[in-house]
Amino acid sequence: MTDRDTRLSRRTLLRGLGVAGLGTLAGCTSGSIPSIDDEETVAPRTTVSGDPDVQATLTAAPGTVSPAGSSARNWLYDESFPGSELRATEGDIVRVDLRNRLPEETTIHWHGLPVPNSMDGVPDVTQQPVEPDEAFTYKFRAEPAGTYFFHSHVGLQLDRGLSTPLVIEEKSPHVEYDREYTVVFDDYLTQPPEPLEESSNGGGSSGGMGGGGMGMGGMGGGGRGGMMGDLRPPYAGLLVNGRLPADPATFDVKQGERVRLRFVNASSATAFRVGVAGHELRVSHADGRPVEPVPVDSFVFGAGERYDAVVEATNPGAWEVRGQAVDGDERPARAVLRYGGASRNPTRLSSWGRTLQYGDLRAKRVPEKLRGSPDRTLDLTLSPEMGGSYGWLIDGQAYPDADPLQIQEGEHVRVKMTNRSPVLHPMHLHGHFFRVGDAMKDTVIVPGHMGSVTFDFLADNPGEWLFHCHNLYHLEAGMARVVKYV
Ligand SMILES: [Cu+2]
Repeated sequence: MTDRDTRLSRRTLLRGLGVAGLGTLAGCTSGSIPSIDDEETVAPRTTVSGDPDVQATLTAAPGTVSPAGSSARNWLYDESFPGSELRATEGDIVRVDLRNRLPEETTIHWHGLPVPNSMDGVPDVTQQPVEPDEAFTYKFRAEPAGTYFFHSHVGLQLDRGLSTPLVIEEKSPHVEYDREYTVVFDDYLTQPPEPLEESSNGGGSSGGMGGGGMGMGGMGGGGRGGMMGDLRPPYAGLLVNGRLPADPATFDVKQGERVRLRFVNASSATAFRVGVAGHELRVSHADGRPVEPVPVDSFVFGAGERYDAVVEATNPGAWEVRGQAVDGDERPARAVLRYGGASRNPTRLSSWGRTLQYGDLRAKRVPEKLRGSPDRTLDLTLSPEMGGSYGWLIDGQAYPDADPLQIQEGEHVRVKMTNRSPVLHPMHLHGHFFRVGDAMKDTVIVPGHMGSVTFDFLADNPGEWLFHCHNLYHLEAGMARVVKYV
C-alpha cells in the first residue's frame, strides 16, 4: 500500500509576546488556573448552512489491507487504511457524503469535535444508522482547530479499520514548526472482531494500568501480566499509520527543523506508551487543545486520546518512534524519524525517561464558567459485571439498558469517576471538551485499582451525547451512558 504519511512543510509565525507572557504566568504556581477566556466557550452548535469549504465523498466498503506482507479482509473508508487524512482550516464548513457499501449499517462519529448533535453519528441516539446502499450527509463547522479522527460508531466496526485522521489547522498556532506528520497508532486485527466473553481466550492479557513505571525490561513479548485483568482481542500486531514494525513508516526531517507530530490513538483496545529515541517531545496540544508546551521524553495515551508534540531535529541519524502497548504483549509499534542521508535502520529507544502526567498539562484557555463550584455533580463508579458474564458497567448499569444522565443547559457539570476494576478505562465525552486538572480534553484515562478522575464541563451544546469508555470492547459490553439535556 502507499505510504500515507502526511507531509506538510510550513513555517508559522509565533506571536512571541503573548506566548512569553503566558509562560511567565503559568510558571508562577502549580495548580493555579490557566488564563481564562470567555470567548473560548464553545457556543451551542447549530446545523450549518452555506456552501462547504471542504467537501468529500467517503465510501465505506470491504477491502484488503496488507501491512508487511500480511493480508486481511477489512472494512475501510475509500479503500485506505487508515483512511486518507481529512484536512480543514478552523472555521471551514465541512461536508462529507458517506456512502455505505458495507453489508451492515454504519455511521461516522467525529471524535472530539463538538458538532451539532444531529451530526454526532451515534446510532439510535443522534441518528438512524445508515443502511447498506444508503447514504448520509454530515455537515458541520470545523472548529475548534485540533488533531482529531473520525470513525464508525456502530458495534465493533472501528476495529475493522473504519477510522481516519482529521486535522483542523489553526490560523495562528501558538508553537512554531517547519514540518508536520500525523502519527496514528492502532491495533491490528486480521479477523472480524467479536465481542469478548469471559470464556474466550483473547490471546493477550492484562494487567495493570497506564501510570505505572513499566520499564524497558519486560519488552519483546513474553511478559503477560499475571494480574487478574482484561481480555484482549487476538491482535496480530501494533501499527503506526497502518504499518507493522517490520515495514515501518518513515518521517523524513532535516537537521534544524522543528517537527510537529500529531499523535492519534485510533486503536480499539490499546493504551500506548510512546517515545522518540534521541529526542525530547515538547507536548503542545492535548486532544487537539493548545497547552503550554511541556518537555517530556514519553507519554501514555489511551484509545481516543491525541497529543501533538514538537520535536527539534538536532540529532542527525535514524531514530525509532516507539509505541508499546501498556496492557498487551505484542511487539511495539514503530516508525522511523529519519534525517537526510541516514540509514533506514533506526537507533532504538533505550529509555522512556520522563513520562507526561495529566498534571503537567496547562491549557492555554479554560472557560470562565468552569471556575468555581459546579451546579451538578455526577458521581460514577466504573466496574466489571459480576457473575460470570463479560460486561462493563457505569454505576451498575450496562448500556443500552441504562438511565440517561440528566443535565441542564448552562450548568457547570462535574463528573467524578472511580474505577473499581483492575484495568484502565479511557473515558470519552461526546460534544464537549472538559477540564481535567488544568487541561481541556475530551478523553481521559481512569487508572485501574480504585483510580479516580474528576472532570468539569460546561453544558453548552444541547442534545443527547454519549459518554463512554473508548475501549471498544468495554463500550460494546455496556460501558456507556447518554448525557441528556432536559
Ligand atoms: Cu473501559
